[in-house]
Parts: sequence; C-alpha cells; structure tokens
Amino acid sequence: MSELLIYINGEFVPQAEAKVSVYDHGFLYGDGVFEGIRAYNGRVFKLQEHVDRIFDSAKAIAMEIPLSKEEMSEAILETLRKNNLRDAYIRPIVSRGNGDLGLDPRKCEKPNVIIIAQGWGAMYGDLYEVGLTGISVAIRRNAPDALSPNIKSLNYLNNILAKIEANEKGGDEAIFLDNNGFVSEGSGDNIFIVKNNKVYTPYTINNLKGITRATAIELLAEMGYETVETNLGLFDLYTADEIFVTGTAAESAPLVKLDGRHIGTGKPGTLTMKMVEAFEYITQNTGTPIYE
Ligand code: PXG
Repeated sequence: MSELLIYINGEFVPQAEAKVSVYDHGFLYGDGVFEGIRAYNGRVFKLQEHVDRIFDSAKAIAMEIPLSKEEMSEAILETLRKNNLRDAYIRPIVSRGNGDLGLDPRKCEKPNVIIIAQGWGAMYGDLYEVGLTGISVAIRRNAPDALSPNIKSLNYLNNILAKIEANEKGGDEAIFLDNNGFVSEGSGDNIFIVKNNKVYTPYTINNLKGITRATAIELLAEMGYETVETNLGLFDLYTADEIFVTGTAAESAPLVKLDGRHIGTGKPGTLTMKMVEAFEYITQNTGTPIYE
C-alpha cells in the first residue's frame, strides 16, 4: 500500500511525517474528541450525524473546533479523495491543542484537527456468522456525572480497561454495567436484546448515543419492531432470546454467549441476522458520495 496522506490542520502530510507535538493536550491529558466513521462503496455513511456528534462532543468539553461543520465534512471527503479510498475507516480527531505541562486549557492556543482515513477490513471477521462471546466486566462504565459516556473523548481508558478484562477472561467484547448495575454498552458498541419478539435497549444516559444504534432503531421500525428504551440488568441479558451489538466498527453483530451462558439457542438469532442484512443494504446504498 502506498503511503497515506493525513490531514493535519488543513494540510495533507505523508503518514511518516504526520506527527503532533508532545505538548498536545490530547496526548498529555486525553483532552480532545474524536469520531469513527466508515465509507462503503464510494459513500460516507451518516456523515452529517458523525460531524454533528463531534461538534457536540467538543461543545461538551468547552472546546471550539476551528472549522465549520461544512468545512469539517469537506475535509473528511477531501482526505478520502487524496487517498483514492472508496471503502474506508475514517478517524477525525480534534485535540485541545499544544499547551504546556500544566492542565490549564487556556494555555492551548488552538485545537489540532487531524483526519486519518485508511482502507477497511471487517473488525470481527467470521464472528458475524459464529457470533461474539461477551464478558460482563467488573470495571464500571464512567459515571455520567464524572465523565459522560455521551462524549466521544480521547480518554478511552475506561473502555480499554474493559477490553483488557474481557480479553483476559476469554471474551471478544466487554459488556459494561454502570454504577447502579444497569447495563450500559460494550467497549465500542451499543447493546440490544430481543425477548418474546420485543426489542429492548438501554437509555443513553450511561452510554454513547450510537449512530448505528439510531440506525438500528429505524431499521427495526421498518421491520415492524418498536425498540423499547429501558433499564436492563444482567438477568435480562442472560435470559434474552437474542442479543446483538451495534457500532460503526461492529455494524450489527450477534452476541451468542455471555459469562458462560448461551444466549437463546447459542446461535445468531433470526432478527439479529435480519439486522445484519438490513445493515449491509443500507451501508452499501446510502451515504454522502465521495467522488462527484
Ligand atoms: N459505544 C462506544 C463506547 C463507542 O466507542 C459505540 C458505542 C457505537 O457508536 P456508533 O456511533 O459507532 O454506532 C462506539 C463507537 C473500535 C471502534 O475500533 C469503536 C467505535 C467506533 C469506531 C471504532 O473499536 N466505537
């Protein structure tokens, strides 16, 4: 693969030279926000929604992105064009910027805006057919009144600790509970369950307002299923007929085992597989065109 061009503050820089300062507060403190976006078949899926979300994340941490939403969208498209990409994973990052070793964000003159785009291979491979194994982890999701999980911030240590714990215990994905014992989300995806032909998902107070989650709710509605947002406990997950997770990376993926319990039949469920298909269709056939 030829060297990628990375967008840094309005310029395109070869990968090997794409660097940020050691005084960048994103590096020093996780002080910044990011997005994970995908392009399929020459179109960016839910571009506007992702751009809106990174601006909301920035707003929540009192940081002003030095671009308009239109400029950010165009920069994302231009990064894809510069790299001749049609199927890609796109990572916009906005950090507070270069400061000094102190915490004070007022020392950071201007946010750094970076966009990395690269060709994409499926995250979980054949696990779509086989299904994922989940582990409910001991570490709790960040409390909404400490660091809201609604902010897609550069501080993903909570998620990484969950991933380490799930890996250690032999799982593909971690399932987080919040400090009240309510189901929150996976380390990088939202959770849905199917029970007696009804679909449930947690409220978004304790998880990321997933764009794939919102898409799943729409697709389910088109299939005649209303998704009920409610508090869920581990009991609800263990006794569900089906569980699937949704995310930009995972799309919609079946979770067939949790903490040693088979979920439903232990095979990907009927509605889950319909969702996998519906996702494939919507991602292949909608989105913002890159080249025209
Ligand atoms: N929860 C969390 C904590 C996430 O990070 C989601 C839910 C799903 O949101 P979307 O909007 O993507 O449906 C995410 C998104 C990765 C990776 O490499 C993770 C995400 C996005 C891209 C890559 O694991 N997480």
